[in-house]
This record gives sequence, structure tokens and C-alpha cells, in this order.
Amino acid sequence: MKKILLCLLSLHLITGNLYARDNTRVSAISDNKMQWWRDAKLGLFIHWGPYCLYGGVYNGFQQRRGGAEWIMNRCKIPYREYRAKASTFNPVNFNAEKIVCMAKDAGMKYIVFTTKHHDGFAMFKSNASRFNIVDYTPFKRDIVDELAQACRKYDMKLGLYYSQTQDWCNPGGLTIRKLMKEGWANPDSLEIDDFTAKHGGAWDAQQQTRTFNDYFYNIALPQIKELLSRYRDVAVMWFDTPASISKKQADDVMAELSRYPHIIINDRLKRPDVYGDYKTPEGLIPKNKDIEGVDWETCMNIGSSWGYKSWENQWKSSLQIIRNLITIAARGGNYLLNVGPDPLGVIPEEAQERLRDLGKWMQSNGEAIYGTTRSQLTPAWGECTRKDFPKHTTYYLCVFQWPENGILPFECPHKVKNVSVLTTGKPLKYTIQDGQMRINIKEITPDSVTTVIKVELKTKLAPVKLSYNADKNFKVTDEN
Ligand code: FHN
Repeated sequence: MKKILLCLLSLHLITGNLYARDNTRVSAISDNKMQWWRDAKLGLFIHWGPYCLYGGVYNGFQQRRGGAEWIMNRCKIPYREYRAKASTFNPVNFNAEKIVCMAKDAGMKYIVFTTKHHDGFAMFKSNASRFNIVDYTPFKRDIVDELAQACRKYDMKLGLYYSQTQDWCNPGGLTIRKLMKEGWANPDSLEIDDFTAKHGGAWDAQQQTRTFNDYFYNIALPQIKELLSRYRDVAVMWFDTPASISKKQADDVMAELSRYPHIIINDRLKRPDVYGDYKTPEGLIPKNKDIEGVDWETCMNIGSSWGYKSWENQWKSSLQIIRNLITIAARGGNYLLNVGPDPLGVIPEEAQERLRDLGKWMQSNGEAIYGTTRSQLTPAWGECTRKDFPKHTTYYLCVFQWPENGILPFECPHKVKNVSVLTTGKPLKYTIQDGQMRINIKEITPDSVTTVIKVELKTKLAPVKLSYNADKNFKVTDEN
């Protein structure tokens, strides 16, 4: 009896937490559940579904606006046509272990996978909708299950993305109309535009044969329950486009989640009522002043689209990706870097190459990233992360711009124990006067990506306080 009461009390504390955050507290419970995530710093986002079969091309026209995962909406592909295409999805080269190992080698500590994106196709066996990889395609394998198993095997945390409101192929789901004037291949564009304007964004009458409430209680909530109960060890639930969901519907999801108090959720289930555990700036690195004291994660494409785009030509450089990660860590955030596997289930070679470069740098410099906190310092020559050890604090100076005179200035009003190059341990000479350090790096050959100088202090600094700023939200690009 005592056990049950304790259990109920902790559930109450946890669910209470998620709803009733104030500006000052991050409770011990929340700290506990967030710790692995805060330390992780780097994760792999995977956008994958039958939209990859189009690769951003419809009837010979390149989809020139929006992510390739939006092709059904942007090109107003009819309901039956899209479903017929999805029924041919057969990614025979998909290998969950290979993908998990690729992420691990890149230095990533968690994966967030699109179990169902806005097109409504479930990448797992679902009893709520036949429109899923097992029941609807010749492939018949449960991709979420295979990923979950591989994550368990290789000690990778698994996060599940689920589009709870938008759903274009399960009738009643939200259909947010998006236009694409550039090279739109659909000859009936004017007629369809007229239809969408009158039908709440839907472009096919089939999408409106049920109400949103029907969709929510017959598809979304049951599928969320399936995901939570079936795949064990789910570490993160990543919701998206919070528009339209009612308070009652969100409450029902939260009630379900309260059975899994260790699960971290993002801030996109329902705004403004459900704050979630962390903020989600998209495709951008926020300024220090915008993320003071909060947990946050930047999700960003490795190219220009979340879903696979066969004609991708805007790959970010490895240098850019690594420096993004450093900048994000220096400001206290996580980096969720996105890739989009192709129709056969393979991550494009260009993306793989960048993941390898990232892994190589992390292999020798990861100490400056994992387990660090925001430094609240903004040096002119680069970025600085900070780590608190039991008895002292260390700063990691990540030098983007090598000083021409070989002297690195660093404002440091603390007593210093040691200064060295992170990768080699080579000690460096320095002077310190009136809180201004001058580190001599003349003899160092700079790393082609970023050299890290480790400054160990004699003492431990006061911890950086995290509060919860419920008012601060970052725009969800496709919310409206
Ligand atoms: O519409 C989606 C988009 O396709 C992608 O999934 C991103 C990832 O953050 N979320 C939405 C846009 O904010």
C-alpha cells in the first residue's frame, strides 16, 4: 500500500511538473530525467517515410519550395495516388544496425526517428491504421522495432517523432494548405487552390470524411499508445506542428505519458498549454539572450530538406556542421542533425561523409562537447564551452580564428591550474594580469577544423542555473 501511495505521489509530482512549470524551478525529478540528454549534446534526426519515393520530384517537376517530405501537400498529390505510391515502398537495403552504428561513430548519443510524419504513414505496425509499413507495403518489416532493437544493442537512446495533428492520409487529420507556385506540376492547380481555400486546407475530399476529433481518438492517440507501450526504452517523444489540438486532447496524451515519467518531451505537443521539457529552435542557432536558463535543442538539416531530395545541392560543409555543434554546446543546447534516407533505406553518401568527418573530430575533441554547459562567454575568436568537475571547472576554448600574433586573449578572472592543447595534452605558456589571460599558441599547428585549448581552473565555479521560461517559444516553420 505504501509503495502504491509513493508511486502515485511521484506520478503526481511528475505530471504536475509538466503542466505547472514556473519561472524558477527545475525540480530534482526533472533534472534527473534530463541529465543524459543535457550531457549528450548531439543526436541524429531521421526523416523517413514514403515521401522519399518522390525524392522531391513530382511528374518530372522539382518541388522548389519546402522540404521534400511535404511533397504530397505542396504538389497537392491526390489521396489515392499518394497511397498507391506508398504501397510500393520497399526499402530492401534498410539496415537499422548500420544506421545506429553510423550515428554512434559520428559521436551521436541519441536518435529521433519519424514514426509518422504529416503524410500519415506509420513506419511501424499499427492496429489503428492499415496505412503502415507492415500492413501496406511489400516490405512488411516494422522499422521502428528494428531501430529500437539496434539502439538497445548499441546503447543509443531512441526518440520518436510523431505528427499528432497533421495527417494527410488518415481522414480527419489536419491538412494545412501550403502553396507552391514554382514549377508546380499539377495541371488542376487553380481548381485545387479553390478547393483548399474552401476546405480548411484539404486538397482531396477523402481527407475530410471524418472530423479531427475522430482522427485524434481513433488514430493519433492509439498510435501514441502503441509507440509508448511497444518499443520499450523510448527516451524522447518529439511532437510536431502543435496547431489545432485541443486542451482536452493534449491532456489525454499527457495522461498517457505520465505512465512513463522518464520520457522527455519537446515543446510541440500543444502551445501554449504544454511547455514540454525543452525548446526547439529549428534550423537556427539562437542568441545567448534568447535561451538563457532553458534546455533547448536546435534541429537542422544536413542539406536543405528534412526528407530525401534526389536533387539535393545544398549540403552543409563538415566544417560548418562541426562549428554549429560547438556554438550550440557553448550556448547550452543540443544539436539534432537531420538526414533523409533514400527509397532503399540508405543515407545518401554525401550525408554519410559529413557524419564521418564529424565523428573524426568528436573522437579527439569530444571532451569539449559532451557533458558541458553554457559558458556565458563570447570570445571574439570563437566559442567556449564549460565543464564542472567535482572540484574544479574547465573551460574549452574552441578557436575558429587563429590569432595572427599567436597569442590568444581570454578573459578569466579566476585562478588557473593548467592550460594545454586538448588533443595532445601539450602544456601552453600563459600570462595573466587583471583577469586577462594571454595564451601563447605560437608553436601549435592549428587543426584544420577547430583547435581546442583546455583551461583548467583551480576552483569550481557556481553552477549555471536553469529555470523554465515558459513564455519563450521558437517558431515552428510549418505550423500554420
Ligand atoms: O513540417 C515539419 C517539417 O517537415 C519537419 O518535420 C520539421 C522538423 O522540425 N518540423 C515541421 C516544421 O516545423
